[in-house]
Amino acid sequence: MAPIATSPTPTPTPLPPTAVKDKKAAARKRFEAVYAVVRDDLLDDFRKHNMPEEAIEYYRRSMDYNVPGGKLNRGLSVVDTVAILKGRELTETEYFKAAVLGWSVEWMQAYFLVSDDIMDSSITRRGQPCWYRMEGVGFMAVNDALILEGAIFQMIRKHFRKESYYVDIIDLLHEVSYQTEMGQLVDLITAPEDSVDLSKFSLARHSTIVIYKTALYSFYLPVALALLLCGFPVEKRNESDPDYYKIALDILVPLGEYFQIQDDYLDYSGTPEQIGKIGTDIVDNKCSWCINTALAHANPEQRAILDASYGRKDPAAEERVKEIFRQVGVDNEYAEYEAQSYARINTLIAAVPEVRSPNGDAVLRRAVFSTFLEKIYKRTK
Ligand code: DMA
Ligand code: MG
Ligand code: MG
Ligand code: MG
Repeated sequence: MAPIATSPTPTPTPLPPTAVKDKKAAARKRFEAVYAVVRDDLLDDFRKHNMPEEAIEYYRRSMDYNVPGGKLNRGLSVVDTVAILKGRELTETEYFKAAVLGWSVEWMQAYFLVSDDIMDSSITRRGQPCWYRMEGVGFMAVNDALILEGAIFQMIRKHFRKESYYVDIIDLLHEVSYQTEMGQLVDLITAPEDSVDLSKFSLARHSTIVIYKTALYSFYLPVALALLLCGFPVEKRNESDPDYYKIALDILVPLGEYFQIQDDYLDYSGTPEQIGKIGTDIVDNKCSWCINTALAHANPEQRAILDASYGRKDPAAEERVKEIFRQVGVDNEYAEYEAQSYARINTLIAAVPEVRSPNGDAVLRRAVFSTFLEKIYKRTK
């Protein structure tokens, strides 16, 4: 079936700031209520397997510590996207299903973060100690991360097993976690602990890392899950059908790249109070946007300092690197990059074709993408 052209989405009148805040808080609260349901289902599973009470308590503590405490942007964006695609308020059942998919992304985020913090030797996350640094956890965090991953497929099975798109959801979740793990691998081998070689870094390498380690699971995955829930088919039925998933991917990858560059910049410039974590990129020898930008602008003396000080477990060396970042104008470059990205992504969004799903229930609207962009533009945490 050929796509049906739709009239442009009308721009709603903006709400006053306090009303926006209240609305956001209410949306978060409603979403969080579904967390408790999913978590309790998972704990019940443990009980059905006659796991000891001690194990159930540990599991509850691990989930409560690692899953719900973040910004919840990824999870909430599944719910928001489904409502935009359908162009109306969701029924209770629709909301619940969208929220379970949202939580599956938050569970995925939790399992990546628990392992990422071990691999990055990070200290804090979301304003508290990283899970592996907690009393009585340590290396058990490795298995806790694996269980957080397994839980995703338990919740999906419980709520989607009978749906025609069940296998598509599972396939997507597996594919995207695999891609994220590829990104983590490249991130880590580009940053060996014992041999600092800044000539290995490049913006091309950086781009590979950030697309794979962040953009796909943080941006593409929530939208692709929403498309599946709304009945957008993965396979084309006719040659002339649009590739809905490709349309989404082509805009969400640049968006995700922009988001990770913000993360890299905040790692260097943000305070722990502001970003909820202590930046470790310089000490960890990471191929971040900041070092790549600094390398492109450093004179030979500044380059020598970077070569001698980057990736050293020494706060004085880290401070010397930050000083060079300031000298070569990383902050200005970032402001320029941010303005350019915002403009470029808006141009990409304006070119997105608004197409209706074959079942007629939903429309892939540009608002899906502009909502994302507005949420992250000029973020400081
Ligand atoms: C984030 O990389 C990627 C994943 C898959 C968690 P990162 O190490 O830059 O994240 P953070 O700065 O939050 O530790
Ligand atoms: Mg990290
Ligand atoms: Mg990392
Ligand atoms: Mg980071």
